[in-house]
Amino acid sequence: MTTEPSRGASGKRAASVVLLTFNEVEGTRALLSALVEVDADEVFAMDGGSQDGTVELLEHAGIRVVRQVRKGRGPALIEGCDLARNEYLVVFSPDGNEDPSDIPKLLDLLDAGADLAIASRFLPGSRNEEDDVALPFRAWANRAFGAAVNLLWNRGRFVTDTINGFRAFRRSKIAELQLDAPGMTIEYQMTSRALKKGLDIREIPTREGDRIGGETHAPAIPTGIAFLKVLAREIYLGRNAPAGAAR
Ligand SMILES: Nc1nc2c(ncn2[C@@H]2O[C@H](COP(=O)(O)OP(=O)(O)O)[C@@H](O)[C@H]2O)c(=O)[nH]1
Ligand SMILES: [Mg+2]
Repeated sequence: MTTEPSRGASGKRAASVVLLTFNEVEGTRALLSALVEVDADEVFAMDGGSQDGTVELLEHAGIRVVRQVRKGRGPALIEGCDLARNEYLVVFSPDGNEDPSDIPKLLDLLDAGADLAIASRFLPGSRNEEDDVALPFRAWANRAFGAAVNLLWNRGRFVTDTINGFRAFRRSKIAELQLDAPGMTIEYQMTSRALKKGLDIREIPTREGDRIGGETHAPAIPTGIAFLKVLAREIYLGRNAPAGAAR
């Protein structure tokens, strides 16, 4: 049985798309028309202090840009969640890695009952950026970090991509997780705590595109260390975290 998705005041689907941008002008330009036309009641950007014209480009296209208060991708996501006006939220990075046509598919999973819907780069039919690379270190690290939290806290449903930032969720459910991880680790903390809590996590296969312009903000070694720290802290806090956890 399929039911029509609910509509916001704008007549578009009752969901907020939060763009995360930090000097992302080339990717943003390439994706702009898709983002303006996306079937979502609200689209706005949390910007990390872009100096390359990203802000002007978005504002010229009528997309609201909010300058994040605290530094890093983690705080940008948390602040964006607080500002969004819908219960359904999609986080989208306009750097070329993510395909806007997956947005309605993620929202469909929420409509079907999921609390957290992840675009996975590791399902049959998926592609990840390193599929053509001889030694795909990032993809291996991704899978290793993913295996760890599945092994520790999974209650039946294996999550194949615990880290990808391209995801949709019910804002009220994710607020309960009291996320506070810095930088690129925010989604890993989100998935870990969602597993601990037994939230309904579902995935769609996605085909990760190549970065369109600029450079990654996630240098391999410091990012790997940051992930290890988040994993260690989640293990220390235990299955009941964050409830009652010292923060
Ligand atoms: N708002 C905000 N966005 C960020 C920040 N750091 C990275 N991003 C965005 O997050 C997305 C993913 O970053 P990226 O460098 O591509 O990471 P990678 O995909 O892991 O290589 C991009 O759209 C970036 O512009 C930040 O500090 N603030
Ligand atoms: Mg990227």
